[in-house]
Amino acid sequence: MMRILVTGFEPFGGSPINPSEILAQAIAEEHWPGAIVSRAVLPVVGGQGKESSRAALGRAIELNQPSLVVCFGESAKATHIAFERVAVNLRDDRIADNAGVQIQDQPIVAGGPDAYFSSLPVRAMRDACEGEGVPALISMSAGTFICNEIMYTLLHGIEVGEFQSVVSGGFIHVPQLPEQAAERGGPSAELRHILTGVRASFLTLISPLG
Ligand code: PCA
Repeated sequence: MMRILVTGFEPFGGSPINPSEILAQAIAEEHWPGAIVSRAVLPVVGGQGKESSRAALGRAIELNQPSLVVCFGESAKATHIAFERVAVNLRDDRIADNAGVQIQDQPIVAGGPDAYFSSLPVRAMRDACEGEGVPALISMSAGTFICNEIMYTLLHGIEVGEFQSVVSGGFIHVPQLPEQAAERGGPSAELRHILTGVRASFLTLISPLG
């Protein structure tokens, strides 16, 4: 059995919900032939402290021993499901995180590589998503806030052997939900459409035949 960890983020930036948290729960509750899928909710808190998203991710990996980690986050600007290709070694925040900390122009890992590429098959995942009629894209930037930070942290941890069970990982941004867009404007997508697309993309991870 393949072990997969999915993560979502808690709400941030004034919204009472985060679709990535709801999505991670829905995925983990489904039956996946050939895979055990566990989930964790990460705080929208950067840095290295024990309340940080990094620490929560480390604890969830330790507990679940996944070979694959897929992190989800919300992007209020996203029109499509975005399979992130690149994480950069930069924290440069437009807003404060949920600990009230706003960081600008700082590396995530001092002396670390400038960037890591996702080790998920992003093109196959995007194609599978679109095959279900759900618009999706391969994104070249996960931003410079906590989502990019956790993606960088995950890929760096895999690279340096910190997360020993983990072979590959990556990040997917999802649009906000219609009820969030009704409050603050911007594009949105229905949760059931997001779930349909993400489910199809996950099958490419689990099935050796794609
Ligand atoms: N989105 C934010 C952080 C948490 C989330 O869901 C981001 O894109 O960085």
